[in-house]
Amino acid sequence: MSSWYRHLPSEFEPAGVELLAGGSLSSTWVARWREQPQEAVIHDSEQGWVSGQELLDRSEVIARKLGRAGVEPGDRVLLSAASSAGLVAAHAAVLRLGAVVMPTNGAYRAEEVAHVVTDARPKVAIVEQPEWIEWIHAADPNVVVTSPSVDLDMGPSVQLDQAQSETPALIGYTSGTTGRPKGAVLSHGNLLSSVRGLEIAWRWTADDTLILALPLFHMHGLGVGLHGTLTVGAKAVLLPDFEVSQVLDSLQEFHATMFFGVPTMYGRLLESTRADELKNLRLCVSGSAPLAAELHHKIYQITGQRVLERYGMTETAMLVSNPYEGERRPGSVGFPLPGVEIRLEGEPAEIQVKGPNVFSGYWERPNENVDAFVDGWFRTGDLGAIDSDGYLSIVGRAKELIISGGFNVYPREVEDVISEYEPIQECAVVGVPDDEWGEVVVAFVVAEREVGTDEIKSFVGERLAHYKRPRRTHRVEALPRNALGKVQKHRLMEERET
Ligand code: MLC
Ligand code: AMP
Repeated sequence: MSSWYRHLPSEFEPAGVELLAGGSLSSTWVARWREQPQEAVIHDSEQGWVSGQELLDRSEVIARKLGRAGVEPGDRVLLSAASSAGLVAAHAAVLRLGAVVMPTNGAYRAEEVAHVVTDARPKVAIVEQPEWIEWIHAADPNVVVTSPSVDLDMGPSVQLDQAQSETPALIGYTSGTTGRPKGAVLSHGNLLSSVRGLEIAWRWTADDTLILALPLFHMHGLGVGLHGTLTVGAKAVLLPDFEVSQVLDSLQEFHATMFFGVPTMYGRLLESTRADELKNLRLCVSGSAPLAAELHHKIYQITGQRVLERYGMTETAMLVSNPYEGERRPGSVGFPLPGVEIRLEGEPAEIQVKGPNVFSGYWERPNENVDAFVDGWFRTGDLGAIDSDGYLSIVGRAKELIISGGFNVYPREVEDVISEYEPIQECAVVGVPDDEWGEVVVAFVVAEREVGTDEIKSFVGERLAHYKRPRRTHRVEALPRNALGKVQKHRLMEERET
């Protein structure tokens, strides 16, 4: 189904949409910065507004330092820090060098960090958590680890801005049924085409100012919020944490036009007596997890904003969005974005996708890459339905995935860790609906004695990021299994959590 033309403003012809103009993501940004060097681009609370010229200069300095540390085109650089203009400059530096960014969640614990380091073998890691130095070196002593100020020796000038559309730009870690996360390799062209599609669909222009309180290590904050801002030549105000009053103060102070968030953020904003201040925005976007129709309606009643819900993934960047003009339908994610094609296959119907935004495969996982695609279509693992007006709804998941506050948790990874706890014989982890977080992680265990949630949390605490730890635990006699021995998780939920 290619109904993406529904996103085009009336003056656009489908044939005139050029999603890969500019070739590489970072060359597109550099061209913007050179055109208007004094224009403010990124704001953070420590440095105030940072201009295009400053981003050009700072990214070049960092690129020279990285070059001196041995980073060459194609090498990986791990980035993990709270949002700041410095992090943006480092991100741009890696891309301008033709190297590959590994954006990494700062909540990761030692084993999670060790996994991504041994898997993708970065040459340099730019991280703000001091304990990560030891964790990274335990996994690979050759990695050069530095802080976000990139306190490395200056090197000679290096070749910049040679990356092409197909040059790998980013490895985003995402799990799956196999337990440990695997790296989705996205090219400059994948990421550029995705934000160009959003530019058209959301009427994103250089006049926009985005309040960006999402972390810069996942597709939502990084691949949509930051990349979109830099590609369009707009402005973004970075907030290192999501704090309701700070978001609302920033909307006013910076005359913001856009806010992007996960449903948990909208739920929290709505609890504030100042929630109606959202009315001044041109566009509020929600994604990463389902936005309950009830929350959509409440936001409208209180703020007059019809939040625009869209659908994306690490492997594909953005796929489908409700329209900017026309009905934004609660409970639906809308129409494919410009350039994106989707189809529903099988029973129950899986959403499959094709387009310039779709990644080429997982890092060094040839076997999994065979299963990930069918006839050139990427299998999202999400189940969908399209109504008679062409709106897509996500009606379930074929993959085992829990989405808690917009962060993804793969049960297998949590089960593997809990099962190593000595009193536990068997464990199954499920996602249970929750008003605040969408879903929360709940563990069912077969154990030789009573084991409480706190005890399990403290066992997994050193090994799993906070959002993967179970909120509740139930001890059961045995895990229900089908004839093939597979654990029937729906039965666990029905019996204990309803
Ligand atoms: C924090 N906690 C969470 C959690 N975030 N628990 C479960 N799920 C989460 N997502 C824990 C804390 O450790 C703490 O535990 C308790 O909850 C309360 O913490 P808090 O201070 O209130 O949380 P806060 O730091 O404010 O974080 C909430 C949040 C954050 C909503 C701001 O979760 C967040 O930034 N979410 C966005 C994730 C995101 O960017 N997703 C995009 C993925 S890209 P304790 O035990 O200490 O009390 C993608 C593709 C696409 O999916 O389509 O976009
Ligand atoms: P990630 O692997 O972190 O990129 O998360 C991608 C997954 O998030 C998708 O496969 C969907 O299951 C889910 N997702 C993203 N946006 C939405 C949305 N608007 N509604 C429901 N699920 C979503």
